[in-house]
Amino acid sequence: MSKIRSARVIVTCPGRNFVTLKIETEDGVTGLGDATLNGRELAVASYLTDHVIPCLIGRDAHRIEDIWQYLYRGAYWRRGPVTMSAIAAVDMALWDIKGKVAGLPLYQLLGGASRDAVMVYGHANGESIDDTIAAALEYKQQGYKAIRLQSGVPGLSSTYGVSKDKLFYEPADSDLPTENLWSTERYMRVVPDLFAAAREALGPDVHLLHDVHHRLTPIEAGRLGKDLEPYRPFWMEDAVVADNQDSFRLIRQHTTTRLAVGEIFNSVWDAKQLIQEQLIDYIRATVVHAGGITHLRRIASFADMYNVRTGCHGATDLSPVTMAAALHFDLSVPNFGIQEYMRHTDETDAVFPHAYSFKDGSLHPGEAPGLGVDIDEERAARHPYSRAYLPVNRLEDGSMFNW
Ligand code: CS2
Ligand code: MG
Repeated sequence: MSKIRSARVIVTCPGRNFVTLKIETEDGVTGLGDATLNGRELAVASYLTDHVIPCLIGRDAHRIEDIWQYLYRGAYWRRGPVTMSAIAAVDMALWDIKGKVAGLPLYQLLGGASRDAVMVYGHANGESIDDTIAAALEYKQQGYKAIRLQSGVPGLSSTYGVSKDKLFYEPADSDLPTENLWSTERYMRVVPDLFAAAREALGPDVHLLHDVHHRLTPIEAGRLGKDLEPYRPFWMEDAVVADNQDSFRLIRQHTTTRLAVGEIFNSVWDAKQLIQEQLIDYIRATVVHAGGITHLRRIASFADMYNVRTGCHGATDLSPVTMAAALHFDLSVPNFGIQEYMRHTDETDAVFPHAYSFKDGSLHPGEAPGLGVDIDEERAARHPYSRAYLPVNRLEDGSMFNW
């Protein structure tokens, strides 16, 4: 028994906003949880501070499952990104505490290592196909075995995944949402040329990935998937918005290109039909937005029954606390697929010192007890919250579209 003595939320903005929950037990053991929801950070900070933390004080920190069920069933208003990110933060922090008390890295409490390291994919992007290929060659040079390709679209002033700063892509870029413009026709002309050039330049062995970012209709996704088949992409991500899970049946009728979806999912219910009908090949749900380690393990176990593998989201707006927790999960989960690794800036890494490390295209969580990540509160205090929104997207006729 180790009672929770205190818990508090730390909001910091080392280049972008992060929300971190810090729980402390009566024995002085602390645990961290990521609660960052890009563009809606303070909603989760308040959900934790005003509604969850009062219910945690005095509870046994080791009763992770019971606390998860208490926060999920007890909220009455179930699911949703704010609720599940708050529950995830508590869950991560309690697993961190349990690992520290046991003196073991978290993956050892999850069944031990199922692999030597966690294969990751990096993000190559550029305004043009040539720029993107040049960036991809740099990633190959750095030892990456898997590289995501996102290039600009001629005629569009900006598009998803192409950053001003080559190395770090940070979409939350302004005090009010930036308005982007979108043309499916222009986009669908570029991607097959991008993949043809990439396969030519990078050879047959590098895994090539692409994020459509919810912007096609099912039949357009079927078309693009078919166009990409000669270049054998590792996956086509978020081909369509997944509100209507039936949509993926239509995509499956037209292409064998593997499909990944789920970074915006927050519970197994968002993916149940997709997994059960084998409409996808990778589930992208991750620790911070899908209820923590406890729920993500449930999603992965369900997916394993249907040959669906994990492909956790790992963008810069998920803090190093999530990256650490995800890597412990990835190292142990039997149906691991791949882990996204967009890399944080040095400024962010200084606020969140961590044990995970990169080598030969893979990450390893390290052997520190618990998650193996900390927060330097003095540094964190130097970076006050600064409101930032994800962009919005409109079609060329001005109608709202998916970003
Ligand atoms: C993207 C993200 O990494 C990805 O696959 O979809 O960059 C996403 O746009 C951001 O996480 C949104 O905050
Ligand atoms: Mg994505």
